[in-house]
Amino acid sequence: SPSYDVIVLGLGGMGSAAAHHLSARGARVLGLEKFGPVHSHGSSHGGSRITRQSYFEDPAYVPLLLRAYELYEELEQATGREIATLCGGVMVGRPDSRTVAGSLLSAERWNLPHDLLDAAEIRRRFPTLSPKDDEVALYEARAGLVRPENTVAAHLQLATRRGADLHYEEPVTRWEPYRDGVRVHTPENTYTASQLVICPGAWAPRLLDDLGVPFTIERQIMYWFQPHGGTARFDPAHHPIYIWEDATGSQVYGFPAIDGPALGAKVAFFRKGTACTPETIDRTVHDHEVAAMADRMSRHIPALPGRFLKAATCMYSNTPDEHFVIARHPAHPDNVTVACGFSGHGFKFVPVVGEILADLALTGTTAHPIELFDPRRLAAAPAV
Ligand code: PYC
Repeated sequence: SPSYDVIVLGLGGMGSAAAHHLSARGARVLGLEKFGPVHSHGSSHGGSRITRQSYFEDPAYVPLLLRAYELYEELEQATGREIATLCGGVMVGRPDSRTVAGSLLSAERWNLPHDLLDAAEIRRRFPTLSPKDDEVALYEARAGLVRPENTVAAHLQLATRRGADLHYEEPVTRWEPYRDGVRVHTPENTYTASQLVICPGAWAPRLLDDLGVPFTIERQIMYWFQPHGGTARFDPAHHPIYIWEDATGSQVYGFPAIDGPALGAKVAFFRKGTACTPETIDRTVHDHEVAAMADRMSRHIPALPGRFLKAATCMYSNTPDEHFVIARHPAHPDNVTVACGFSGHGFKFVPVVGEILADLALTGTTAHPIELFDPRRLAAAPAV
């Protein structure tokens, strides 16, 4: 069977970045992907993902974001593709909301440039936004968006340029420890390698059932609306991305009109999914779902839900604490590395996760701070 230094299982956001960083370091890489290159069956599609540095989830993410931003630039320069657009971003809510207070904590802990805006200042600087009088915002000029499809395509392009073998439409049926490494089976072939890097996305429950992490896969919906009055006021030259938390703790997020006047602006609920599996997910978006989104947006950005244009579904792979899993596999610590459970906020980290996975697979360790992502924090307690 053909033999490699590293096999990367899954070539979505994280796997494509791993394939690039591994092959850039001279490793002989095989990438195996169940679908075609840059597909829309998982969690790395939809034209845009938010990026931001004043990270409300935990200040521990900030150093990784600082590195990710450097890597966006490298990726743009190496491929000429548009990767990141830093149009600025507002994190809106009551002062004690997780979105605002958590973002401020990270900004202050890491000395990140930011402005705190009261409701009147939000309305003055961003006239499409309609906060309540008790809402405030943390504005961050270095927030913005990344392009998921371009990012995946750029990493695949660079990996191929460095000689990686990338096999599409070739699902992994099973893998096992073999001699000093691993053996990976697909319907086409059996491969061996010293190292396996598993980036399963929403397929984690099946491919990583021995990790002991109770993943929940969730169906999410992205919506595009044509604003009343057209997209001129939503131009990314002056319109920020936003995450908006209401008094109940529910968050919505959205983007400026980045794809021209006909394609409107994208908006979605953050973490309001329904449990699904990749095999059974309902890909139809229903009228009542569109109505709920339009109703919610009319409270925050009244011009936005002018006319519904289209919607698409994708999946979150949630861990119980919504922190990532990036580590050597506890049951196979010498040969297997895992990256999963990105819980709906991973894409902005894609380039730095690729770098970390290359570190872990090739040296067993990384200088990046990944203590928060150890899967052993989530492993089910053994039955007594
Ligand atoms: O990670 O910033 C984020 C995000 C917003 C909505 C979904 N993910």
